[in-house]
Parts: sequence; C-alpha cells; structure tokens
Amino acid sequence: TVLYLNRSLSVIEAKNCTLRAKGSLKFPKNFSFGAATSAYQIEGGWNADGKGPSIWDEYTHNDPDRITDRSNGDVAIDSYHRFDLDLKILKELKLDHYRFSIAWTRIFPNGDVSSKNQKGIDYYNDIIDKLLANNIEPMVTMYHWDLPVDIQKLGGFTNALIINYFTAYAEELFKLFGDRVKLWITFNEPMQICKPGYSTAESPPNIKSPGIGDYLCFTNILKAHARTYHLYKSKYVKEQRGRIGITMDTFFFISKSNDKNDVDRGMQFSFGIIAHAIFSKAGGFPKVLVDDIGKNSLAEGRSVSRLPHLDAYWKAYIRGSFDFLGLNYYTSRYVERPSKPLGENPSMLRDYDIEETSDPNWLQGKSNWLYCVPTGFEGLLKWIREEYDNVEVKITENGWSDEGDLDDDDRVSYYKSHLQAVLNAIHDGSNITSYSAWSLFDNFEWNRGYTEKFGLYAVDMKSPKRERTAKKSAIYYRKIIEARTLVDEF
Ligand code: PNW
Repeated sequence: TVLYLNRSLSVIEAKNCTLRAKGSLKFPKNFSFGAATSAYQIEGGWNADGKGPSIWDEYTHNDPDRITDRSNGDVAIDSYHRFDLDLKILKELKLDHYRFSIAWTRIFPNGDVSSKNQKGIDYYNDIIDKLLANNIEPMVTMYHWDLPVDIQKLGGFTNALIINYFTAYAEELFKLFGDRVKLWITFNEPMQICKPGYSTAESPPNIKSPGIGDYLCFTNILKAHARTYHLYKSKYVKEQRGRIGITMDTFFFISKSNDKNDVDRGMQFSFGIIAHAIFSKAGGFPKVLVDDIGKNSLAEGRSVSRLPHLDAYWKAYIRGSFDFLGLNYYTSRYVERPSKPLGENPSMLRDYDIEETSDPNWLQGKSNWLYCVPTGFEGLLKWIREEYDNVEVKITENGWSDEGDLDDDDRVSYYKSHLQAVLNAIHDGSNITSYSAWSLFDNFEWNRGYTEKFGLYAVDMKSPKRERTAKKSAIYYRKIIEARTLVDEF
C-alpha cells in the first residue's frame, strides 16, 4: 500500500497555503498524532449482522438525488469487513492513535437498550483489541451523525428524551469498552448536527425549523453531553481512568477592519453556542446570544426567547463537564456586520447578523466551503486559549479535499501549514496535546458522496476489495510522525 518508498520527496508549497514558523519545529514529547474516520463514512455493512437503520441509511435510500453522485454508505470503503487492512495502514503510518466512531445502530439497532446486538459489539471489540495490541490508542466518538431511525421518530434532537436515550447508549459503551478505551468524545460537531439537520434541512433529518429546532437541538446536545460526562465521573472513571470531551467545529473569523467585536460575535454564534456553556467560567449560553435572540424573539411577538433558557441547575451541571476540548478546524472567513438583515425571519442566520466572505487569493479545495487559511487556525487556537483559560485542546479533525490525485501536493501544503499553526500556538502557550488528520481514507463525504476526497489513502471504489493506496501526503505525515518534527524532506 505504500508508494514512493524508494524516492525522496520534498514539500512543494502551494501559493497562499503557507505559514511562517515562530519557534521550534519539534512537537512536544507526548504529542499524539493520529487520523480520523467515522462509521457511516467508511464501514458499509449497513444492514449486516443485525445493524439497524440510521437517518443516513434512510435518507440516502429514499432520496438518492440529494447526493452528488447518487451514492450512499451501504458498502462505503467496506471497513466493516476489512478492518485488518485498515490496521495494516494504521501501523504503516505509525500513528499514535486512531479516532473512529461507533455506530449506535450496531450496538442498539433501534436505539433502545432493549435491542442490544452482540455482533455489532464484537466488531468494535475486535477493532479495539487489535489497536491496543499494536500500541495504537483508540479515540472513540460516540455519535458521528448516524442517529437510529426510531429515535428520530420521536423528534431526534428536538425531543429532550434524547438525553436519556443517548446516556443509556453511552453507558453501554462504558460498560462494554471502557476497560480498554480511555479517550471518549460524546458528540462530533453539534453545529453540523443542528444546523443542516434542524435549521436549513440540508442533511438528515432534514427538518426545516430555523431559529427554533436548531436551538432546541443545541440545548439537548449540551444536556446529553453533560449527563454522559457526569455518569462517567460518578460511576466509571475510578476504575476505568479514561478522559472524556466533546468535539466542536468552527471556522475562524477575520475582520478586515480589525473589529474584535465582529470576530467575537462570529465565534460566539458558531462555537460559543456549545463551547461557552461547557468551557467558560460563567457557563450558560454566551451573553450576546441570550441578549440578541431574546430581543429578536420579543420583536416577533413572543413572550419567551427562541433560545431555550438554561436554568441555574443546568448551567452549573454543564459548566466544567470536560477533560479536554475537541476541535475540528478546516477553514476561515472574513466577517463584517451586514447592511441589510440576512436570512428569513426567524432564523439562526437572522440572529447571527454577520456576513461571511472569503478571499479570492485563498487556495481553494474541492469542497466549495474549504480554503487554506493557516493563519486562521493559529488565530482560532489563540482565541480558544484566551477565552477558555488555556483549556487542553485535542485537534480531532483537520484536512483538505481534492479530486483524488496520488500526488496530492496541495494536501501536503495544507498539512504542513496547519501543523505549523499548531506549533506556533504551542510556542505561544497553547495546551495542544493531540492532532488527528481528516481523513485516513477517501470516504463517503455526506451530500457530496465520493466526489470530494479528504484521504491520506485513496480507495479503489470500483474494486470489490476496495484496495487502499497511500498518497504523497500519507508518506509526508508518516515522516513527521517518525521525526516528531515538521520536516520538509521525506
Ligand atoms: C466534518 N463546514 O464536517 C465532519 O466531521 C466529517 O465527517 C466530514 O467528512 C469532514 O468535516 C469534511 O467535510 C464538516 O462547512 C463539514 O464548515 C462541513 C463543515 C465543517 C465540518
């Protein structure tokens, strides 16, 4: 699977995808390098061995036209049947950890504890045991968007019942795997769950409830996360000694007019909506959200805010419910206050009241939202360091999309410049302990199907064996891991 073994290569830096070093190019001693995937995007075996349907199974089957290439994750890159091949790759890359997600519908096919499915459990036991036997630390995401259909029938993340269902699922994971899994992530990217799912209806469950369903979803995720955290701390951590956090995504925001208020507003609405309640000293939703969504709600003739109220009990319960902050960073935007109201009324966009633009000089990836902005990554890490008292940050995703060429020089530039941003932030005092590249493999990129490739390894989707091939970026990443240094030659 490894190409280029006998060639020596060097980084060919893409224009406008570079960042200058502030200090040492060496990573800290215990820094952990890994790569990330998620269940629906790689596993396949969508109904194998008793697995139940998730909202992504249902959506791709019922509505294939919504996927760019009309594909789905039924087989994907078939990791459900080919983990041994994946393991070879994890070993050859010399990764310290592997971030993967567990499919709720393999453990509880209909989401409920009563439907427990041993074969699904066996699959993850095998993965975890083999990772540990090879000294690769498992980092497990409990929820990466594949909600059991039966829980969606109850309203999914808009029904507070999700708190109980999720916690019961999480508890089963602690019982089954907690003797060996020491790094837990409750949710992947609440923003990408709640906005496309319950605001704009771009992704399952495709509910259009702007400014209402989205805020309910955030609130219930916060509560489910905190309940899971406290359950772990009260019942499992003493024996299992693991750590638990949540992963959030955000753009970083840059103000052309150097207006820190605009940057802060962008950050609080995009990131603070989850992070503030968990990681800030004050807790609860950010003040700017409470104030502005409250004001808009009154103007619409309501007597209460569309942003649910977190009372003193929940505020205190959610605040501090973390061992680390999981961060997914891809790209940045310029921000300014718009001259006219944005979006429909009501909506998150109307409440947000920020116009986001990009720069024609930024190098663009295959994904229409993705530009290489390493200064934004460094700026974001500084913002987090200052806003949340230098919390421990694990970068749980960072990566680049293209057409899939094995000579993926732009991806090499992206990784080089973004790892430079990590080094610069560490130099300035950030407490960053881990980095996961997104993604180990080209995989099912949600609504874009298999048309946008994020992998360090290509996958032959025409072959039933789904052979994997290392790209140039894989070789580069391996060299960095070996040298524990941001090298130029590899
Ligand atoms: C992440 N955005 O999603 C997900 O965690 C992955 O499953 C996904 O494959 C990867 O990024 C690449 O898209 C995001 O538009 C999707 O800001 C879109 C955005 C951010 C994250």
